[in-house]
Amino acid sequence: MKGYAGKLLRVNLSNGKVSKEEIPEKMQQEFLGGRGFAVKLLWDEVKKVDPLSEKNKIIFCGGPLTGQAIPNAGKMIIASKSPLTGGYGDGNIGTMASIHLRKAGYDVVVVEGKAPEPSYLMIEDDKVSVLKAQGLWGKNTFEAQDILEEKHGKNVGILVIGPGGENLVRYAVVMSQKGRAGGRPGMGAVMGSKNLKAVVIRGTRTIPNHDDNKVKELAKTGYAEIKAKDSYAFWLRQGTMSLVDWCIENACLPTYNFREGVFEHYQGVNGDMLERIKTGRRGCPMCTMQCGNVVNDSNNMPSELDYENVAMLGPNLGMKNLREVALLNRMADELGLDTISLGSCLGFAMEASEKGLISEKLGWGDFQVAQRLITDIVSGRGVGQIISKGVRAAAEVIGGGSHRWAMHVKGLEISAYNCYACPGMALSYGTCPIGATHKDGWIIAWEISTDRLSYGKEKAERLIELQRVRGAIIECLTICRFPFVEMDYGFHKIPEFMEAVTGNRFDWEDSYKTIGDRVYNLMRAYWVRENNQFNRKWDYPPERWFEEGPSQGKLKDMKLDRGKYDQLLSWYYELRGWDQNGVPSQETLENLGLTNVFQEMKR
Ligand code: PTT
Ligand code: SF4
Repeated sequence: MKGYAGKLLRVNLSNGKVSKEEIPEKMQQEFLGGRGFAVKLLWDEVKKVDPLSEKNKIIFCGGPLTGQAIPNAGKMIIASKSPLTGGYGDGNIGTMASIHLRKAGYDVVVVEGKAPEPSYLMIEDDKVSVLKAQGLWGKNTFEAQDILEEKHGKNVGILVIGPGGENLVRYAVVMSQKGRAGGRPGMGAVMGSKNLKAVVIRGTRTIPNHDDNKVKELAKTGYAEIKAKDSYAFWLRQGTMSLVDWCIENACLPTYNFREGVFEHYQGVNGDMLERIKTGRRGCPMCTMQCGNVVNDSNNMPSELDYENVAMLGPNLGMKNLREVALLNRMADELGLDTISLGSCLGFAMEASEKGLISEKLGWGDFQVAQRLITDIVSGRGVGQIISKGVRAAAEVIGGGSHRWAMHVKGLEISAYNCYACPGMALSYGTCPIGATHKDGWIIAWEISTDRLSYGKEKAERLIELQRVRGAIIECLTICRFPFVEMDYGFHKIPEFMEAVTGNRFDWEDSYKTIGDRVYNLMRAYWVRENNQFNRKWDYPPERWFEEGPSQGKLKDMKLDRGKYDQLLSWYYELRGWDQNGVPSQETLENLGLTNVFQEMKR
C-alpha cells in the first residue's frame, strides 16, 4: 500500500545476520503500523521467553503517517516483552530516528539475539552495521548522544540507553535528543540485556505517499488551524504543567506515595512557577506545540519538564522546589530511567522507611536522599537495588503489607493521577494493556466534569471508546495525540491524511472499532498467553485506593468501593466480549480475524 515502505529490517546481534523482509499488505490493512505491527510480531515471534534473555526481541516501528509532512508526525513505537511486567510493553517516543527510519526505507526494525560485546546498530539506508560501543558503554544518554553525533554528524536519528538500561533497571527507558523518553516498561533494560547501547539511523530517501501535493496542502492548513486554537497560547506557556493546579482543584495530585490528593506546597512546583523560571521549549520533530518546558535545575543545567515528571518526582516525594525536582528529572534523563516509575519507587521507599520496614532514614522531601537513592538504583546498592525492580517486586522483598501501597497495576507503576475518588480512571489504569498508564484512557477529565463518583456502565463504555482511539489507532498511526486531544484539532482529520498518504479510503467508524479492537484483543491475549496465572485480579488497582482515604482536601476519607469496582470491571469485560477473568472469548477473537489466537492462548 502507498504510504508504507513495506519493509521490515531484521538484525540478529548474536550472529550479525541482517535480512530485509516484505511486510504483507494484509498486515498493513489489519494492523496499520506502530503498536499494531509490534503486538502482531511479538505474538508471532516472542513466546514464553525471559524478557532479559537473548530470546526476547525489541521492535522499533513507525506508521504510515510517520515522517509525512503533517503535524506532530515525528514519533515511533518501541516495544518488547517487558522485564518489569512480564506482559506486552511499549512506549511512544518523539525522535528524529522515526523520520530517518522511514527515509531509510523501513517501517519496522526488529532486533534479536545478544551482541557478544557492547555494540550499537548503525542503519544507513541499505547499509546496516553492528559497531563496537567502545567509549560509549557507561556513558550517560546525553554524553552518548554527543559522542555519536560527533562521529556520525548531526543529520542522524539516535536512540540511546544510559547506565539504567545497561544495569538492567527494570524501568529503564530509551532516550533521544536529550529530553525525549520512551518505553516505560523497561525497553531500555531490554536493549541493555542485548548489549545494545544505541541505534543510529540515517535515511536519505523520500518517504512514499499517494498524493504529495495533497499531503502538503493538508499539512499547511493543519499547522495553521492548530496555531489558531484558543488554547494554543496558554499551551505554549505551560504545556502539560497546568495539570498541577487542575489536580489540586480536583484533589487527585499524587502526594506522599499517593496517600494524599493535595499538596500543601504545590505552588512551588506548579505551572505558574514554571513560567517564572522557564528558559525555553523543546519538542519532537515536526511539532507545532513543543510540550517540553526547559528550566535550569538547581545545578544550573537545563532540564525538560512535563506534568508527569514533576508530579511524581515532586509532590509524590514531598519535594517542593521546582529546580530541585528538575535536577532529579535531569538525572533520570541522563541515566535513562522512567520518571514515573522512579517517582513511585522513591515514594515507596520513603513510606517503607517511615513505617520502619527498612532501617535507613529516607525522609519525605529530602533532596539529598532522593539523589543518593537514584544513584543507588543504577549501581544496585542497598535499598536502591531493591527498588530497581519496581514496586511490585520491592513489596515482595520488604513485606509487612507493603503490597497494599505499592502503587502499580500488572507491575507497571501508576502515572500521576490519584484515583481514590475516580472509579473510571481507576478502571482505565486497571485495564490499560501495558499496565498502569494514563495514556490509553484519560477518562479522568470527563469523569470529574460529569458524575465523578458514579460506577455506572457508561464509564466502561466511554473508556473503551477512548482506548480504541487513543490506545489503538493513534498508537498504530504513531503520531502525537496532543493536537487532537489538547488542541481539539479533531480526529476527523485522520481519514483525510490517511487517504492522501495511502490512496485508500479510510473509514473512521469502521477502522477505529475493528482495528482498534483487534489490536487491543491481541495485546490482551499476549498477557494471558505469557502469564499462566492471569485472572481478573490483574485488572485491579492497588489496595490503597480501596482501604485508605486521604487525610485532607475536599474528598477527605473517600475510598473506592470494591464491590462496585468489581461490577464496573464485569461490564467492561462484557462490552469487550471477554470472560469474567478478562480472557477474550473464541467468538470475539474470530470475529476480529484473529484465528488460532484462542487455541494458542489457552494452550
Ligand atoms: C510516557 C511517559 C510520560 S507521558 C512522561 S511525561 W507525559 C514521562 N516523560 C519522561 C521523561 O521526560 N523523561 C524520563 N526519563 N522519563 C519519562 N517518563 C514518562 O514517560 C512525551 C509526550 C507526553 S509527555 C505525553 S503525556 C504524550 N504521550 C503520547 C503517547 O503516549 N502517545 C502518542 N501517540 N502521543 C503522545 N504524545 C505525548 O508525548 P512512554 P516523548 Mg514518551 C523527559 O514514553 O513510554 O510512552 O511514556 O515520548 O517523545 O517524550 O513525548 O505528561
Ligand atoms: Fe512531541 Fe509534545 Fe510536540 Fe507532541 S506536543 S509532538 S509530545 S513536543
